[in-house]
Amino acid sequence: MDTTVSTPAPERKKIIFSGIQPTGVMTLGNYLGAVRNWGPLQEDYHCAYSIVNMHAITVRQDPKALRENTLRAYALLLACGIDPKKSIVFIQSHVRTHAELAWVLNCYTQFGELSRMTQFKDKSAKHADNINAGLFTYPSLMAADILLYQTDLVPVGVDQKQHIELARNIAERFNGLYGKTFKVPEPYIPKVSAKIMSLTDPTKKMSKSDENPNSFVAILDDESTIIKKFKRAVTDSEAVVAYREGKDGINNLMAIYSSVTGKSFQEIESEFDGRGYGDFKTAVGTVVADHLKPVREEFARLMNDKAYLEDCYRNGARQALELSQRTLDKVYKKVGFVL
Ligand code: AQP
Repeated sequence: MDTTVSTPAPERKKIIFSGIQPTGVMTLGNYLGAVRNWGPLQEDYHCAYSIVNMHAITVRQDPKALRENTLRAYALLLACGIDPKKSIVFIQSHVRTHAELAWVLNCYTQFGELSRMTQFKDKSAKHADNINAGLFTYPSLMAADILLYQTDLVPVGVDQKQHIELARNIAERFNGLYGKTFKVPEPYIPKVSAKIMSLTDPTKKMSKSDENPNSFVAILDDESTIIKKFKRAVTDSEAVVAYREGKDGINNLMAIYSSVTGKSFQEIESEFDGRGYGDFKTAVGTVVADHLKPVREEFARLMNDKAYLEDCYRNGARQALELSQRTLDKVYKKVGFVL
């Protein structure tokens, strides 16, 4: 008789990957839609987070500003609660496997698929004088970023959903041809604040590279700037704080307020019943500024310790290379490269 007690095999911790471009200072949109969720995920998942500077050059960047923004973005991630002892936190260009896998995946991605990407259409309209091949193939580099780590979940804002669907298609296509090589990832999108809109045009996504600084709240804006930007936010003439179709500006402010305070839309409507937009806008500005204060303070502290930051990103790159090389070797073998 077999007397051994079988204990269930410990469940494999799932893997998370996500990234942010150093194309400016992180906005409230990047933060509420994506980065704020990255810290808490570290407790239950193996996480890898990257400053994706190779994606950033698909739009012309000033080299000095890009270098500075990369370091600042790295420090900001740590200030937002990402702990380099718990997660792999690295700068994309430090880990050569990303470009290497991207090249292979380019050969398994169809021209038609890339042509359908909304971000490509938007960015090529916005940068009509520089519609480069990198802008077009951005999604295959993003697929490489994700697939290299055998990622289960990708926490992003809703604007990136289409790119993740493409990454899934590429992974499935490659697996179909060569046998299981990549884990097929799932997007992980927050219910509220998945798409924070511009404060000056609430039909447009809030973007860190927007030319109008009043359109976005940067995580590093000081309290009075944040409140001023919310006070100027475009709303409507109805003066009723309610979440409804046609009230894009108010809907956006309600999503922000809800996301920061945890209050439901119904609670917010009752709280501001009979009060004007002025009161509501000040309240949104105040809770956002209070919420971001510790991030700003931690950021300032970290930027004074460049040696620590360098230690973290060098170590992050080493860990990322070690992990991603395993996937790249598998891919090279499958496509017939001599190893
Ligand atoms: N407005 C937004 N609302 C919610 N989530 C957002 N994200 C971006 N904007 C919003 C999410 O932030 C993460 C990092 O984004 P990114 O820097 O990689 O690229 P992006 O989506 O192109 O962001 P920006 O701010 O609009 O950059 P630029 O101006 O350079 O194009 C992603 O998870 C994204 O979904």
